[in-house]
Amino acid sequence: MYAQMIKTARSGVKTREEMTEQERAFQDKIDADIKIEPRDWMPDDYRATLIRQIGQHAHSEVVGQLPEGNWITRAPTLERKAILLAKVQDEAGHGLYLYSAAETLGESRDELVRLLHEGRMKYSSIFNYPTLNWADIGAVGWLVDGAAIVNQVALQRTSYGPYARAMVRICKEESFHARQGYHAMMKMALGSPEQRKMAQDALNRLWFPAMMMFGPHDSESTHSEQSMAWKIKVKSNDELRQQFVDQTIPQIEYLGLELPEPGIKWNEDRGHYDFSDPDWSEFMDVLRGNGPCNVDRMNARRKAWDDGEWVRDGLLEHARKKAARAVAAE
Ligand code: BYC
Repeated sequence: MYAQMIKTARSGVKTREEMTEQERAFQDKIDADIKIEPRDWMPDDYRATLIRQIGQHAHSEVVGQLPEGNWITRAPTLERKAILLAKVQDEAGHGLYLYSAAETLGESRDELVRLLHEGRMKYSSIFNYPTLNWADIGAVGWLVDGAAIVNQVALQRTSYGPYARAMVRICKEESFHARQGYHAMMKMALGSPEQRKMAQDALNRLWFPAMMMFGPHDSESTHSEQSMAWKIKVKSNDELRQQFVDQTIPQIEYLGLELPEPGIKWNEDRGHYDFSDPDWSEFMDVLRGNGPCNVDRMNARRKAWDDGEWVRDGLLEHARKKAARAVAAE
C-alpha cells in the first residue's frame, strides 16, 4: 500500500481554503492537540508520511542492532556482555512496537521489510558507520541513543496516537541505553592513557554521524513543513540538533575529553553552543547507499530474513493447526 501511495504523494502544505471540509475538520483536531487514532479519517498523505517515518524508524531499530551485536561476544566483562545483550534485545522490541504502529495504518510488517530489502525504504544513516572497538560501543550508547532520545522525547507528542504511545516506552528504555553508554565512556575516559585515547577517537569519529541523525537543515528538509503542520514532527531537525549539542557538550567536558571539532563555542547572545555543519555531501552519499557499511548491513538483514523463513513458516503452520482444532472442537 505504501509503495502505491508514495507515487501519488503531493507536495506543499494546503491552505485552509484549499482543504476539503473533511481535511479542515482533521486539521482542527490536530490544532487542538487531539490524537488521531487508527479508525479516524485521515488524509492519504498523512497516512503515507506516517508509514514512511514509522517504517524508517522501525528499520533503524532493527538495523541498529548490527553494529552493537557485533560486540556482544567481545565485550570486556561478563557484566558488560549481559548489559549489551539486553540493550540489543531492547532494540528488537522497539522495532516490533514500531512495525505494530505501522500495521495500525494498514501496512504490514512483511511489506515494509520487503521495501527495505529492495532498497526502497531508508533506515538511519548512523548505522552505516562501523563500530571498530569497545570505545565505539560506549560512544554509540551515549551519542546515538542520546540523539535518538532527543528526537523521540519530542515524538511522544506526535499527533498519531499509536506512534506517540510507542515512544513513551521506547524513551524509557533508550534513557537506560544512553546511561550505560555514558558509563562505559566514563570508564574509558578516566582509565589508562590508551583507554582515554580510544574514548577520544570514538567521540571524534562518531560526532558528525550522530549530528546527521537529525536529518538535513530545515531549509533542505523535504517533509518538515507538512509534517510540522500535521504535528507528526513537533520540533524541527535544526531545533533538535541544537538541543542535542547543548546537552552533550557539558557531558564531554565532564569526561575531560577534548571537543570533537573546533567550531563548538558557547554563544552568549544566542544562549546556545555554535557548532560546525557535518559534511552534507557525505550524508547524501550514505543515503545513496555508499556509506562504509551500507552493503554489509543490507546483506546481513536479507540473510537474517531468509534464515528465519523456517521459523515464520513453522509459527504460521502452528497457528493454522490451532485455529483448525478450535473450529473442530466447536
Ligand atoms: N538517515 O525531509 P526530511 C536508534 C531522509 S534508531 C537516513 O527532513 P523527515 C537506535 C528522510 O527520510 C533511531 N535518512 O525527513 C537503534 C527523507 O528521505 P525520504 C531512528 C534520513 O522524515 C538501535 C530525506 O532524508 N530514529 O536510535 O521529515 C540502536 C529528507 O529528510 C535521515 C528515527 O527514525 C537520516 N539520519 O525527518 C541504537 C526517528 N535524515 O524518506 C539506537 C524518527 C533524513 O523522503 N524519524 N533522512 O526518501 C524522524 O524523526 C524523521 O524521519 C527524521 C527526518 C528527523 C529522521
